[in-house]
Amino acid sequence: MKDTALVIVDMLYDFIDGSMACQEADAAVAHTLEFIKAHPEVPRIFVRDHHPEDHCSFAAQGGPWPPHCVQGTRGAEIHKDLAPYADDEGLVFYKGENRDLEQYSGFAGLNEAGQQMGEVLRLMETDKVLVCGIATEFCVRNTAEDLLKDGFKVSVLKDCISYVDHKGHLEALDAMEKEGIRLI
Ligand code: VGL
Ligand code: ZN
Repeated sequence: MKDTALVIVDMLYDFIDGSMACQEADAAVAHTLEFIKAHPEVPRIFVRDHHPEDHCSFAAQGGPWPPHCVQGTRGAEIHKDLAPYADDEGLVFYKGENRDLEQYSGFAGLNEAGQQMGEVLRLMETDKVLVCGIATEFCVRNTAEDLLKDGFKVSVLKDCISYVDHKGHLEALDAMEKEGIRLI
């Protein structure tokens, strides 16, 4: 799988056991870890929701969500079982850092060098991207769709995703499949 990369979206404590704990998150983390161990040659790209404490998406500012993934807090950290695999900061993309901007797509995030994911994937000569993470209906879907629009072959790992709402999860999977994203 030399031309393939794995994109792990928002497997962060606030989405696992914190203020926005999502359904099946523990199973999604465990299955992602199994995938990584079974395919050690596949490069791993991490996406991190990384908000200032007064982010526009939080209820106090009129947004839809409780405070989550605030910079510098445990809730913004990658799950400890996966964190050892986030060993290359060039492959970690941060999003939601601008107070006034909601960003569901990891594709819009930046690494520490200020590069976008598409740019880095092309430098790696990747053309197939496997997407997993949290939440199916929001950041997983938006990231997968942006990758597809940018010309990558995109598959979502169905056992490695976690969601806010089961019905919303199934609808998002169905919509992604119709758009040309494979579910594997
Ligand atoms: C997400 C809501 C707010 C996600 C992030 O990762 O899906 N959802 N921020
Ligand atoms: Zn967020």
